[in-house]
Amino acid sequence: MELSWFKKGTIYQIYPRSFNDSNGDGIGDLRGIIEKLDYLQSLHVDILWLSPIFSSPNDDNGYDISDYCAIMPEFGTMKDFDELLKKTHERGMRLILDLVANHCSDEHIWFKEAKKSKDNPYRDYFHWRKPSSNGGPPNNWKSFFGGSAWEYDETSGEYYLHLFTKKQPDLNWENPKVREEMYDAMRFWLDKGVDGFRMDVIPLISKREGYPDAPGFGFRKVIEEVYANGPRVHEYLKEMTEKVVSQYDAFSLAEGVGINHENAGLYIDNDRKELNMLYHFDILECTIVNGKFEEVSPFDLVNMKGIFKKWRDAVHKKGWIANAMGNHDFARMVSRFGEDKEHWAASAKMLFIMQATQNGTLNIYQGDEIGMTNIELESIDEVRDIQSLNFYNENLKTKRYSKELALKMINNEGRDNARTPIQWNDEINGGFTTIKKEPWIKVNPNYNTINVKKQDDDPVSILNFYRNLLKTRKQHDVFVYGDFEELEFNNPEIYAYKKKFKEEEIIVILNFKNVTLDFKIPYNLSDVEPLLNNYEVLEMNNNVMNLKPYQGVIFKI
Ligand code: TEU
Ligand code: CA
Repeated sequence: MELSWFKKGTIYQIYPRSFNDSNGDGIGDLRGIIEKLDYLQSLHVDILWLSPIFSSPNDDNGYDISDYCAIMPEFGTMKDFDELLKKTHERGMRLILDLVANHCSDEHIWFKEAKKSKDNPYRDYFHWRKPSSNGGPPNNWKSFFGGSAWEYDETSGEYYLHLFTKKQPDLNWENPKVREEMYDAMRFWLDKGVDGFRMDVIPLISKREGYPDAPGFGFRKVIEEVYANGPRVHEYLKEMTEKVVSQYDAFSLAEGVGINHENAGLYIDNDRKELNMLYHFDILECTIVNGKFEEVSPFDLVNMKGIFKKWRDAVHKKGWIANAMGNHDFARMVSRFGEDKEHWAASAKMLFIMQATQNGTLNIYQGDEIGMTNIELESIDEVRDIQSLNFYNENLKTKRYSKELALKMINNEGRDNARTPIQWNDEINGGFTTIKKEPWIKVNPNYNTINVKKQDDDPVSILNFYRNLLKTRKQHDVFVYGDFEELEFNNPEIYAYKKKFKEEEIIVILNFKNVTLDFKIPYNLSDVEPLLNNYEVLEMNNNVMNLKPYQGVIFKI
């Protein structure tokens, strides 16, 4: 196995809109990130991933790009970006950008031109189809954000494809000109010194020939079998890697939507020279049965262990994955998998022990390092996310759920949970912005108790626990590269495992229950001090550990 900087490095995802506002307009920006570079460095993270910072009408907060080589004015200028990149590098960190290559904005010049007429030179940059025989959309494809994936265009009497909102038309990768445009945009940023890309919905870029109807199974399966993994996706990725990424000291991190452990190797096996790594959706969606705002299943630890295991086995020695427990598309990690009330701090730390000791590149989402929690929005007027709003409005028509229940579902699962501003201190708006203007999205009212300032001063805070763990992780390759051995796989309350790499071994014991539990370990650890422990004490009699609620410990033996 090849050891490399992007395997051992920790990725920290920044959602710039919600990170830090430097000029008081209520929107996070690039200078706001520059202001916090010392903070980021103090975390011991290595690679900053910025969610899209390019020109965009913000129908989907920057995931609808109208110019791939320009900075969104709300976020700042190219000069600000150059300064951010330089200062990031000066601190020994790397910077990757979010490449949204599957679709652009309907306000991109390409689409504005394409709409003009059927023979416009840009027409073939997109997917256009005639109506079906009844005049409706060409097939039954649904958008990820509700409704048909096709939008009718009056001028030409044809439909265009948009797997996301209608302001996000899908680009036609069959057209070599589209691919070259995208490669040029990538080169533009790589030439500036950017260290790689997170590739948004990259498995969707090749569409199935003839756009066949989707069978009537759940949406997750539709994604896997109809939208993602199209016939030419590997050809395109090989081309992109050969012509662009491999020409630089850069790496690619794919959003593995629609990729499962069985076909993952096709994307990430070393010898295929496609992508350097991907993060899959199996952990992120482990409580989501078919798609957001559908059926949910309760959290099940053995199921989660199984997901980690099947991915470990699948990528063993040949490929590499990134390991995310949350991001800007999901509710907060501590609220989902831990507990955000009585045992909030213990559970946040315990979950991080689990995440940081799994195989793969560690991928942290902003705010998780202080245990930020879900927010309870009080009315639909406070909801900002297009996915949640579409769901709510659709539901007003179908009346499937009451309005109260729909809002409750948004509060449980919606993406705004992860998008509330970072809580820097206990001043107004959590220190995210000045009082001149309200932030673009509500600040979680718990900023009084959960904030960076307070945790910075507290040696046993979640924040300082993250710092310690990340620092320790850097010193021991076993955290990253170790072979994994489960201790009691079928235990539904405790996750225990051993990792070994060369001469180093660690044992990890995690209590996933909110009560005290005994756990008998098959090793004599009575003389061994834990390397890390999320409580001040660990009670042990012979080989029986008496674990406190959500207690997590790491031993090095
Ligand atoms: O996400 C793709 C994706 O699959 C998500 O839409 C996901 O299914 C959903 O949010 C979970 O309910 C990427 C970006 O991460 C997301 O923010 C964008 O909205 C989307 O692509 C379109 O660019
Ligand atoms: Ca601002």
